[in-house]
Amino acid sequence: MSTISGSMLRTALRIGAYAVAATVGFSSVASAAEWKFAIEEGMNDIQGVYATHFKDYVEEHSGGNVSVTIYPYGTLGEGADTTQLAQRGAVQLVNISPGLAGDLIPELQAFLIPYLLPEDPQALETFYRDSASLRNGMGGMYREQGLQLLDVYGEGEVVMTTKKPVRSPADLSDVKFRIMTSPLLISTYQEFGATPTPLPWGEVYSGLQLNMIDGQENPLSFVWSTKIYEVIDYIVFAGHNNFTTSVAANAEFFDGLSESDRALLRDAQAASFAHIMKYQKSLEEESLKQILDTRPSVQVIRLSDEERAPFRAAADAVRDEYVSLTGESGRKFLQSLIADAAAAAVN
Ligand code: 6CS
Repeated sequence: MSTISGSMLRTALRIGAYAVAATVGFSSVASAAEWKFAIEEGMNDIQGVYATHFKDYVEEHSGGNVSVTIYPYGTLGEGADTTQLAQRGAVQLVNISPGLAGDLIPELQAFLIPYLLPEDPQALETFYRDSASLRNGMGGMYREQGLQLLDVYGEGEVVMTTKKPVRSPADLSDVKFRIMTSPLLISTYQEFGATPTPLPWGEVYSGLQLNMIDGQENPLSFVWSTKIYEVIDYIVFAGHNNFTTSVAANAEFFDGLSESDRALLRDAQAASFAHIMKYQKSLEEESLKQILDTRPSVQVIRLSDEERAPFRAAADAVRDEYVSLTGESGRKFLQSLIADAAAAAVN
């Protein structure tokens, strides 16, 4: 067995350290890192596609100094769990959706108010990309929770999937409707006439299968990828919302990044936003086709403007409830979002 003296070992280590420093530069030695990114969905879902693009961009442009590990839904628990992990710094990056984070950041629930966001897809993209109240105004809410807001994007129109036809709030009167866990969704579905039932995502498929719930809402691509279409009979388009999600970083991690790593993160985020918008262009159509090809008995109901009217009217009460839940800060945030949504619709 060969032996190595203390001085030989020290020399070898010094040479090794010089070699590393020469290759990557001293400043990037300090930032060589693994960024852990927890998402609320599977790798082939919209959050997974965004996170994969982000990972590829970071790894390609960091010259091997940063690797990104993605933790899809289930590997670290439900959405509420991954948000906590990001707050504690156990993961550096995380998706946080308003539908799951209402207890943590109540103002975020503005995105759950029906018929608030622009309905035209181009206007909606402009809104997500350019809204100052969203991009800047929301930052403080995240900071209070130890998080740095990075990005916000949509995942498509939210459709109701049910076991019976729904054309009016009266049709929802005997429907136990699964909602995500943010409190404002209780008001929304109460105002829509249903019996709202908050459940974590993991219980939705079996809940529908066992008739413990009779309906749920989600974007079509998610209804397809998670096979929810197997356990419902109707897909109802009421046009009441688009699924919003955000990407956040642990605030301490973000503050501790070198300037170049922060720029890398921002560039990766902008590239991933553009990618996910493009990726979704025909996704809803494709998802619906896949659902109907696979299970032709599923019925599609598109509510007319007249049929949507009572659902639109219900939104007023939800806005009032939002303001009473969030107070003055929520009222101001809501006003600024409405103004930005109107501006996006004009441009
Ligand atoms: O309904 C839910 O709980 C899930 N829906 C989507 C589209 N993403 C994550 C979330 O947990």
